[in-house]
Amino acid sequence: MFWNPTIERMPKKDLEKIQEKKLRALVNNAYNYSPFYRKKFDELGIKPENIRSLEDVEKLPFTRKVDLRENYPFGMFAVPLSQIVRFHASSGTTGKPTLVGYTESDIKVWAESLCRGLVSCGVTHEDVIQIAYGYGLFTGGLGFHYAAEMIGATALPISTGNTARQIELMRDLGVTAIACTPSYMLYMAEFAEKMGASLKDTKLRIGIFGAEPWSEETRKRIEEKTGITAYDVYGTSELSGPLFTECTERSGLHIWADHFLIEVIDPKTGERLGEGEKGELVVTTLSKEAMPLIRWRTGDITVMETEKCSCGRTHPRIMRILGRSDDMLIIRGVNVFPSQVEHVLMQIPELGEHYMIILDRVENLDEMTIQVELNEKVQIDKPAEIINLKRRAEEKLKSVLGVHANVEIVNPGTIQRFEGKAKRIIDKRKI
Ligand code: DLL
Repeated sequence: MFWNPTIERMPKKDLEKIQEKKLRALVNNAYNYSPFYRKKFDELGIKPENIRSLEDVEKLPFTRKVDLRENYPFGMFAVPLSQIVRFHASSGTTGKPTLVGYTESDIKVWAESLCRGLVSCGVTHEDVIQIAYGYGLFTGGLGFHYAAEMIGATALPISTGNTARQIELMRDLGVTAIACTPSYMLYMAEFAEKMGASLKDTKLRIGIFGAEPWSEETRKRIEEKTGITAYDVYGTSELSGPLFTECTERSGLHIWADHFLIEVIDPKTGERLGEGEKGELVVTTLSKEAMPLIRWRTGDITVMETEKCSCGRTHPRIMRILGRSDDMLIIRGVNVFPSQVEHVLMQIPELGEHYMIILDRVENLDEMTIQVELNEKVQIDKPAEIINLKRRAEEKLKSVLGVHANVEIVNPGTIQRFEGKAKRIIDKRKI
């Protein structure tokens, strides 16, 4: 199923022509209407006429979170405030929150992008979508809301929290699709079990999960607990909000190339990487009016794929986000992505989904402790068995991460739960 079949299946050459045309217009606009970009271009001696083809993008400067912070609140805007119809502010994955403005057209492009995504995961106008992302300054709730309504599906704007009510309405209204963070979906499934119910007995069939890193193992666990098909959704507030999803092939998330131009770079050197190479996702917005971004450093680590997808879509794909270039933990000199820790823990069936990584420095050496819950379905109470399980987890972590982690196994339900983005790292180190 397609939302916009002509665009979604457009031959790559034609898509590139659109991109080239839009890129030239973007650079012109940025130079003429954004004092921030004019200054940057002048510093580098770039004139809009130097940017003719897609290859020329490499000549352009990067834009980073610090630029948004330094130009807060309106310094990055390229239109007068009278044309701004909405503000959102980022959840501040790193550093201070950043403000984003939208024109009417920006809101439409955002909704259209997510519509294409929702339809590509099989959502139709017949679906009832429970939107359990936060409504408000966070982009998740309203982003899904506009797209759901544009498709003609029924939106249930429940936002986050009040889990008992979430489950009650899911049942009563015959909800068929849900959008929330993967950690909240797990929490909801667990909550239902405690109520003596199972989400498997509802009409829920599709879940669209994102806004935080998650893994294939978490996908499996969600699917096992709920009986639904789980899809990944990615986006950032600076780019609009939730924008890109997997299709039913589930082999990467489609990036709508008529609106966004992507590159993957080496986060250290800024050099462009090739297809299949792991690096930082950099996005140039081709349609955004209020706050156009040139070579936006997302900080997210992924791999790009430009081969046509077997679903028929020609737009490039990114693979599941592997972590952030800037939340990468360095433990005793070893680079560790929190997603790797989750990956290992989830492969051990005796362990539950909830964990916390605690970093400390003892006698000038980094110490990593991972508290993880026992899987409530597993009956282990003999101390020797717990010790054995702890050793197994530690060995596995050491072999994958290349650094020792001290594993503490705790009782089910003792680690803090989150309704929004889970916070799984406590870094007590003072460096
Ligand atoms: O989280 C937008 C969003 C809302 C995406 C709802 C998906 C669903 P921010 O608060 O600006 O925006 O945070 C963006 O969250 O740079 C990633 O590091 C992380 N992130 C978002 N989606 C995923 C995902 C929203 N599917 C930051 N996998 C991004 C891993 C994700 N990380």
